[in-house]
Amino acid sequence: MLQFPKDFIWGTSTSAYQIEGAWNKDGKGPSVWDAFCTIPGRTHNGESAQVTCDHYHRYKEDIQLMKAMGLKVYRFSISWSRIMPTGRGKINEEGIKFYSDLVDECLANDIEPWAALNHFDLPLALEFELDGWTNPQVQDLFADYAEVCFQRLGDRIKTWITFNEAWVVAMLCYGLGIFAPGKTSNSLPYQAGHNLLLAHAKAYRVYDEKFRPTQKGKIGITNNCDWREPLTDSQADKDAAQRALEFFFGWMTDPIFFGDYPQSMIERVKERLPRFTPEESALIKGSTDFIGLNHYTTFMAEHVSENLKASMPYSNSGIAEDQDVNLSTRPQWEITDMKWPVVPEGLYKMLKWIDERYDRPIIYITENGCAVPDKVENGQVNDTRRINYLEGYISNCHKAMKEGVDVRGYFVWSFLDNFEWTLGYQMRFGLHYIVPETLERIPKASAKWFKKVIEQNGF
Ligand code: PNW
Repeated sequence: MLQFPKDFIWGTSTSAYQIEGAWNKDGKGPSVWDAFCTIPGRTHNGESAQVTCDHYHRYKEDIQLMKAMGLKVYRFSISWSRIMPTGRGKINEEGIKFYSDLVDECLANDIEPWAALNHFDLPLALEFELDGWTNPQVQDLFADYAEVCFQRLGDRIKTWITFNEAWVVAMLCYGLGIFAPGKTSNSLPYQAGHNLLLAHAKAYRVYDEKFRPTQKGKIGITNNCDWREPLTDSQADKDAAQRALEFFFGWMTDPIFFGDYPQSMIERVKERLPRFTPEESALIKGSTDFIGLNHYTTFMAEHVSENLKASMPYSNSGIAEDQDVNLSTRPQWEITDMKWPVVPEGLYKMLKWIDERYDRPIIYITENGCAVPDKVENGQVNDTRRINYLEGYISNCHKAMKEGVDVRGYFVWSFLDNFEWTLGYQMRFGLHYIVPETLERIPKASAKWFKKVIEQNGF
């Protein structure tokens, strides 16, 4: 058993749309996902999260389950359209009350609440009226919404995450068209990314100036990145892997540390990449207290030649072609239900890359986990594959820490099985199994295993 520092944080993560349900209850406005799921063919079997785990009504039961497995930190997200049904203006007091009660229930059970302000679920009104994240006006609307959250919940929430995975919003929502609102383009993702980054910076400044002095919390961003391993030793493939990381993690992280995008993006994306004014650059530079990393998998990266372009993944919008990188897997790699290879040392390499590029930042691994074909047998779910996955990734985190990488915590995705976006309910990422129909929660073997990890580390 590997020993981690006593104050190393062990937690689990969820997101509002994926677990809450109650999509139109108590004054909540629709989000882009509520609408997207009603379009035939957009999600697996036409599934949506109108009910999903019904956490909105069952949160007390869920917090008892967290307590039973020894969790002391819980990372969730706040639904913007539950707090502001049209994304701006009027506040929905019942929405505030839900999160306020949730936070109180956490604290009453010695669980520290960590909240993300946005996890893919933009209020639908802002998509209809303003074209969502492609419109710079949404930057300030996000900062206004963030201010409401700080004001009403910041007396008790001491760790804030502005965005969960801005890269996914830019790429999957506005480029590849597979996440809501389903747009396909090779320029909208860069505009969306730009507005997301500036919205993050503005929310950070609001917290820093108006709330930090009294509330004394911290605020950061969670970016996601898979590792990219060069396919061969050739310089071209090594450059391709590096470029792929810059277009992935660097895109959403370089501006926050350096005030500008990676040079490789500036050179390749050219006029489709918006640029920061000197004022914007100053606003964004230094706008985080820590980096949240969501990491799941690794792919091999190779420099793409013309004749390979046709076989590139994600090639529908032309957006991936900006990188000239082809991705592939290795035959010996175990593959999860998500078709994501299990490569634990990818996390070690990813952490080292971040450590070096951003000069030893504070890192929290805010998501890591896997979907495997879980089944209930004699009332139990023996998800040995998940335990092996988590063990492998956690030990590679430990290895990076021994070499000085400043990782302060680790969160499993996810606390319980939930709505896996476009792929629906077939993907089970949870430490707790959800029985279809009854929504009964069954702790999996991995939940018991994780409890032991927490205990043995004295957290
Ligand atoms: C993350 N991709 O999403 C999210 O934060 C979670 O909501 C989600 O359930 C989890 O990972 C598992 O998918 C991603 O296609 C969705 O690269 C898609 C991608 C990456 C992350």
